[in-house]
Parts: sequence; C-alpha cells; structure tokens
Amino acid sequence: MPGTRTLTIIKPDAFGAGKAGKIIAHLEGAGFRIVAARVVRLTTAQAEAFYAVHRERPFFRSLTTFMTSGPCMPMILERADAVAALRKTIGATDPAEAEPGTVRKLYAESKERNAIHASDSDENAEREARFFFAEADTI
Ligand code: 3AN
Repeated sequence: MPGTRTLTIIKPDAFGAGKAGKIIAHLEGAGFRIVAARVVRLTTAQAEAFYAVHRERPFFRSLTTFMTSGPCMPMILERADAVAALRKTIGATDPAEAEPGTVRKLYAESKERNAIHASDSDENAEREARFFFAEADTI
C-alpha cells in the first residue's frame, strides 16, 4: 500500500519571494496536512548530501548553490497516496511543461528555480523526512 507521508521543500526562490503562505494554502487545498515544518538555511555539505543522487549531473553545482542561497522550508505532509498525489499537485520539474493549476506552473521561475521539491518514492520520502526531522518533531 502506498504510504501516507511525503517530504516537501519550499525552495529558496519561492520562500524568499514570500510565496510560502500561498503554496501552503495550495497544498492544504489539495488535501495535505502538515505534520512537521521548519525553516532552515542549508549548508553546502547538507545540500550536497540531500541531492547526492544527482552528484554526477551537469547541474549539480548550480543546484546546490541555489539551494544554499537562502532559507527554505521543509515539511512532512500527510495524505492518502502522499508521494504520487504531491508529485501531481506540484507538476513537472520544468514549469514550462507543468499542467495548469500546479504549484510549479503558478509559482516556479525555471527548471532549476522551481519553487518546490517533492519526494519521488516512499523510500526517498522516509529518507528525506529523516534528513530534516527527528521522530519527535512529527505529530
Ligand atoms: P524533481 O524535483 O521534479 O523530482 P529531479 O529530481 O529530476 O526533479 O531534479 C531535482 C532538482 O534538480 C529539480 N527540482 C531541479 O531544481 C533541478 N534540476 C533538474 N533538472 C535540471 C536541469 N536540467 N537544469 C537545472 N536544474 C535541474
């Protein structure tokens, strides 16, 4: 059975532009409940560890520079079929290709500065949730 929790991050572009409130309202409107949240500024080592799977990709340095450029807002979200539902709610990686009404279509600037992260599997959702939150931080 698909899991009921996933990890999202409102990225530095959207958080810095004051879009966090609108994005959270959008996520709650899509049926997600926030079960943990914090505001953090990632170090380079943390960003490199979080995106380690992309280490060999040409955009890795640019991605980690962007993700450390300002505060961001990781949250654990709860809903039935959480991973797939959140991926659908945020839309394609590139906002130019995202469906109308998705978070990225509404709030993202580009394929890199794309407003929001969402885990892509239950396994990664668990790993990413533990990256930012201790068991005791979730309700
Ligand atoms: P998603 O966030 O939709 O799961 P991934 O996992 O392929 O996309 O990529 C992780 C992050 O790397 C993206 N959110 C985006 O910020 C960045 N990224 C992906 N592809 C590119 C690219 N071609 N150029 C710049 N940044 C990219």
